[in-house]
Amino acid sequence: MIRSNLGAAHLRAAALSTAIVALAATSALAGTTPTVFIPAASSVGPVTGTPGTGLPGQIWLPPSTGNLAANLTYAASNTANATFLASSVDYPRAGQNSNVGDPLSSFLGNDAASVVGINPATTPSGPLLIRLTGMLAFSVTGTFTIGVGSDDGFDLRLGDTNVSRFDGDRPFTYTYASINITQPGLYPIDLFYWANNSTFSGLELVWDIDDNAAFDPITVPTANLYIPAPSAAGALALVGLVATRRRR
Ligand SMILES: [Ca+2]
Ligand SMILES: [Ca+2]
Ligand SMILES: [Ca+2]
Repeated sequence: MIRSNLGAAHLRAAALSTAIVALAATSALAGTTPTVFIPAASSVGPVTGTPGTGLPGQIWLPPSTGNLAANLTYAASNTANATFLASSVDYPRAGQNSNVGDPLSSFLGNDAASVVGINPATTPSGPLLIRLTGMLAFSVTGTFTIGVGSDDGFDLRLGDTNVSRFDGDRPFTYTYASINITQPGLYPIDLFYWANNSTFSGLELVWDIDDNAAFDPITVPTANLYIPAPSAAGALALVGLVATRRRR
């Protein structure tokens, strides 16, 4: 009985992988990027009635930047130099990029007022690493375009799903991905970005989530960017701490 169930599972897996190969082949023929499916299970809750205010951000000031892996390693092994709130992922506010030698305050625009840990008026706009983590609200379902414009590289995740990345340095360019959302809700977002010390820096998070067929992405609105509520894991850790204290 168990063996036959396993056999059936293998057959289903084989059929699924055949379907995936067929899907990939179709996409390759069409010259399009395969749609990235975001599991409903990665949603951390329903969209609330209260508009979002932004994404919590961290800033590192490494001596230089490398590729994605090197930059992630630097961020993982060094305390962030500063924190801030990204009320809108559109840096600089005007135009697609700013001079790397311009102060971070001109790169961050009005979000510079939220920086804690460094003086953005005396910090250049590169080399630096920025990580934005929080929640992105999808109030509709379907297949949408989400894009990151960057000078230089980036890595974008929703939940545990890798959506898109550009692992290198480049002039400001958009990388678009097609994503599918089957359940409205708040989804964890993790946008990692770096700016090298060369020429210009810029970052934008855009999407095309409207009903019209035209490709007309806009900056993701502030109302869709949420600071995570104190987590259940944090509350459980607190309970554990209390329990530990009681045992003493
Ligand atoms: Ca801009
Ligand atoms: Ca650059
Ligand atoms: Ca559209």
